[in-house]
Amino acid sequence: MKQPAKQGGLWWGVALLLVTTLAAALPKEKAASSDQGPIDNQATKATKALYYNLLNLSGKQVLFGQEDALAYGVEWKNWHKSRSDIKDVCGKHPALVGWEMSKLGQGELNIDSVNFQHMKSWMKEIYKIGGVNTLSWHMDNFVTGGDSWDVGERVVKTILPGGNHHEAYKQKLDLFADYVQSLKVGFLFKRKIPIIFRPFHEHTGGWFWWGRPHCTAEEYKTLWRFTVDYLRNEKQLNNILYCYSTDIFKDEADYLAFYPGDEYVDILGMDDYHDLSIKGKSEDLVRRLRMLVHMAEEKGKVPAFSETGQEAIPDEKWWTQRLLEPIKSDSVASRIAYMMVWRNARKDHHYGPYPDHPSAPDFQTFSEDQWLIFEGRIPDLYRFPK
Ligand code: BMA
Repeated sequence: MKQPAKQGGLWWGVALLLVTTLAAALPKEKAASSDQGPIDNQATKATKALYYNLLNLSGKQVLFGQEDALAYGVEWKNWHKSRSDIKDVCGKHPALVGWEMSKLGQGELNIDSVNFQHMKSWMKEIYKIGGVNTLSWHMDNFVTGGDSWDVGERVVKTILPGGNHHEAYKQKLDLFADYVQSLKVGFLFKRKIPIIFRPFHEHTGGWFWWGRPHCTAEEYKTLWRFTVDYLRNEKQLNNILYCYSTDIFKDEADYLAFYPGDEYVDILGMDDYHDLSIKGKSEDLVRRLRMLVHMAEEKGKVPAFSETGQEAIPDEKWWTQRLLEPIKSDSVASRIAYMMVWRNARKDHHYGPYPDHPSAPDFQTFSEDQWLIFEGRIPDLYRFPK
């Protein structure tokens, strides 16, 4: 029997209620079950798959990335959807994009005037094309209120448990946790976007307050372990891979001097601008990458060239001759999972090409090398292979 018209509205109401209840009852993202897993065994399946796939990329291909790529470029900024200097040059976005958390919670913009809300949209965009997002954090000095280059006080010990600024540090991590929690895509069934977090980077140098002249190895390790435990256990963030990234280092012992332990690190990274500068030598770059790959493989971790570049790229063939050829032609150094160049801020401070730059044709050639991964040829990084 046909329902009287009067009851039609009621049925729609019931149906809507059913759909909403069902959506709320949908299972939360499940944890995966792979032996080759990241340090967080409660990580989401997509995060575990990312780790697994990055490990397996090693030796096959390398993701190419740039800091802030979608947020601005040389002589353009503001809100754009789907623009990057790299895409303007070669038609494809980088497969990995770095983002910066400095000034989180202190206004709408980060240290480089990137709007934190817009940043979320760009991260989603990168995730949707199958790419990877990595976050760094030039954290302000907790003692002086200065920036991360303000190295005047021994800050690290003051933010450890029991230190004067520990609570302030925890509040920063709370802000970070809220931000990372909100990185989701999907409508009814929301999926968290896996990210790579790379805190307290370049500590083998002395320019940041967490650098090794300004704290002991034990303090650094304690800070790192506290940070991971807090985010993973207290805040229950389960979409993070943790990357330990030094600046240049002498040997493996030097690299590992501040290493917090295999239980606390997923990715072994290295930042190296030094060996790619005019005075730098490719042999030194390759030697360091070989050590990095060797340590990562011994530990079952992902090796990554977490930051590099040459400011303003004075060499027209820099991409193919200085960056690609030495790494790709070495059977060990080439086993890194990704490489990322720094940001394109202005004509005198950029590390990627832009359309009129003399190195743009060479970058085009570089981007066509099938060893490198750009948008359009990114393998499925967020699912385990069938
Ligand atoms: C540095 C420079 C600065 C920037 C900082 C944080 O290397 O690019 O201009 O503010 O990184 O992104």
